[in-house]
Amino acid sequence: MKVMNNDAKYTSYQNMVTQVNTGLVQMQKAALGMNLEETGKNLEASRKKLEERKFAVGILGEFKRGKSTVINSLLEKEIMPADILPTSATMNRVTYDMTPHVELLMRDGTVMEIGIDELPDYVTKLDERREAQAALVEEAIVYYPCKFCQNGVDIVDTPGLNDDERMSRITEEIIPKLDVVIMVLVHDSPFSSSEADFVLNKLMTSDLGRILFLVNKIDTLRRESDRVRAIENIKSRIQEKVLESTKRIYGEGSQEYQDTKRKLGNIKVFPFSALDALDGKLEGDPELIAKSGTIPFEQELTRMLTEERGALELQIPLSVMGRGAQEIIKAIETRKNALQMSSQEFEEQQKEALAQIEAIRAQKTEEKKRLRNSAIAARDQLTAQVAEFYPALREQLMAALDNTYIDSASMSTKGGQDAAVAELQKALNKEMETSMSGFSERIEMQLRNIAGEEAARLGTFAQEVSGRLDSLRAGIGTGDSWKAGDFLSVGAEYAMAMTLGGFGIGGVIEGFKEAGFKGAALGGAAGLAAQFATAAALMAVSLPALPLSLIALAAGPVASKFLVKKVFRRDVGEKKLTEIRQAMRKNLDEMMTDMEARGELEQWVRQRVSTVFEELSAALEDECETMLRDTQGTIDSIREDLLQNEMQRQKLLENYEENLKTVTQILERLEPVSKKVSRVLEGGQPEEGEAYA
Ligand SMILES: Nc1nc2c(ncn2[C@@H]2O[C@H](COP(=O)(O)OP(=O)(O)OP(=O)(O)O)[C@@H](O)[C@H]2O)c(=O)[nH]1
Ligand SMILES: [Mg+2]
Repeated sequence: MKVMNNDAKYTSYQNMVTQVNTGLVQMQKAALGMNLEETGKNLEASRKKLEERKFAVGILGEFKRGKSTVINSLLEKEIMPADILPTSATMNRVTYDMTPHVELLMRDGTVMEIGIDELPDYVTKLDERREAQAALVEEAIVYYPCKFCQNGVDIVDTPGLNDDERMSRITEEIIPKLDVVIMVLVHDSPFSSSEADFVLNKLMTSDLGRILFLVNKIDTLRRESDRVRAIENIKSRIQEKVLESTKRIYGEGSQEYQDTKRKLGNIKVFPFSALDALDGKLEGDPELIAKSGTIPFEQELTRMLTEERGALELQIPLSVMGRGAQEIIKAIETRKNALQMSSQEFEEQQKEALAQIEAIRAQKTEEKKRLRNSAIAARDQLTAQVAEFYPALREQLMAALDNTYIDSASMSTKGGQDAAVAELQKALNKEMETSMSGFSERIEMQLRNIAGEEAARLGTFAQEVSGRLDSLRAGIGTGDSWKAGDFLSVGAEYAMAMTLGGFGIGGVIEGFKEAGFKGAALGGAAGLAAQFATAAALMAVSLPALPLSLIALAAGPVASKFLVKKVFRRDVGEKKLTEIRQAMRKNLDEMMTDMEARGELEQWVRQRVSTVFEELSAALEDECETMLRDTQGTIDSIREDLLQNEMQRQKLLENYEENLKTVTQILERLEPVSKKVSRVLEGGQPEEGEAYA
């Protein structure tokens, strides 16, 4: 087995993309040559997507964990401002360019060019002047020739979580746009509760498979044995804490709990010293580089950015191509056979075929009606849970209020009373956020399952449509009909097209349930009918769970001062404390009543349901119309073919043979890439160097 270094991996990944891209272009040409307009459009759309595809790696973590330094170590230069004080105040995106420079996207929509050495003046909060300046910046784009950023990868530095609220929000907003997350931890605060909360509530909804943990500043532990124990400790804390919360939210017997347990098995935690890695690279000191732990970390990152990414990105275009090939081959077979007919025979068959196409369209309309009913059922089912959630939330908030310990001795001073109120409000906010996150996750999870089942059913329908159109086309010119799935009659080429495109929908749905929206693409190479289910699934879950604004909205009134305005006059001590708690209970009660009356949660649920179902419906429409229109197109073309004289017909036949050969060749060339992608998707390691050449 040949071992490839990281640079070779990037090059070979690019080769693979180029091959798929070329395949798409050629296949599109072949499709248009057979008048398959819709298939051609699909191929074109797929190629554009592949071209535009960006991949984002986000560096996340609490403040001062060394995030910016981690990026500098990857850039092999001190580019991102790093300091012992809380520093990063904006989103800083590193993207590839040979000439280093910086563009600031300002909040007012303008773009400003600055030099790299001016960065500290615009993206930090090291003093008031600079903090005010940074508040005007939406995002800094740092162009730099970083090898990890080749092939459209962006590395995003984020402000630390938990330093101040605005920073946390900036960071949380970018999460749905990240493909890979590097979470930076440190050994002396090993996976704190707030970090656990973050991973669970903000990251788990995306996909564990794409999180990588760095335990930074490992150089501050002098003994090797301490380092080993620190890593082990953090690993088990991650497992335990993430698992515990899953248990709390879903229950011990739940599928979610079992799944998380299984998924946590291969959690990736790397001991790391960003400073050593950076210094080692700056000074050209291989020993320091080795000691820093950057080698295994970079290897894993490279693997994610090449093999895994390749599988993720190429699988759909490959399937689209497989499908395109099927359509083309079927059209060729049909038109070849039709050339043996008389115009009169054709007239009759055409009438029959068009009637069948209309019948299938009518069925599609029925199917969409059914989908609307399912949407209503889902909406009712899920909004009913909102109604049940309110009293539970109220109870939990009351309990948080009652169970927060406050020393009644502190009630003798105004300051002590203020502190007690603040403490109670904090407890309320925390409970509010936890409950709301748990609730929205439960809703999302159910919606995901409902959408998965609908998609599976629609997939079967699309497959039926495809089968019926097969027999319809086969009937033209031959008088018999293909049974759906009877590929032998059209020979080896057709069978081959099926191996590229013909994966079942089951895998997609499984992957979807398993790993969220990235998993949907991973689950199975989206085959015939499955393709649209993937599209729908992607859309359905790529939105953030409960919008932060809604959590804030709900939590806001709890924190508002009016809660405890008039309670400070009379007694002190235990009596005062009871009075404070009672006043807060009363206000909480009013707030909850108000929240229910406003019905924002119901509205959110309704919106989520309708988004998901609209996607499914649009996908159904797309999928079926592509097949129906192209079949119609083939029939129209046959009419023209039959107008030709004997010599011209001979020429047509030759053309068709030629087209068939082209399609087969495209598929043959792509087979190695397809194999490699399948292997990665199935969880196996590709062989080094395979399929790239
Ligand atoms: N000993 C040691 N110190 C480190 C390491 N990495 C970073 N530091 C130091 O930790 C401090 C914070 O580093 P930054 O990179 O600014 O941390 P950050 O997470 O980006 O901080 P914010 O942007 O404020 O959230 C700096 O003083 C760094 O020099 C490391 O591997 N070892
Ligand atoms: Mg920073």
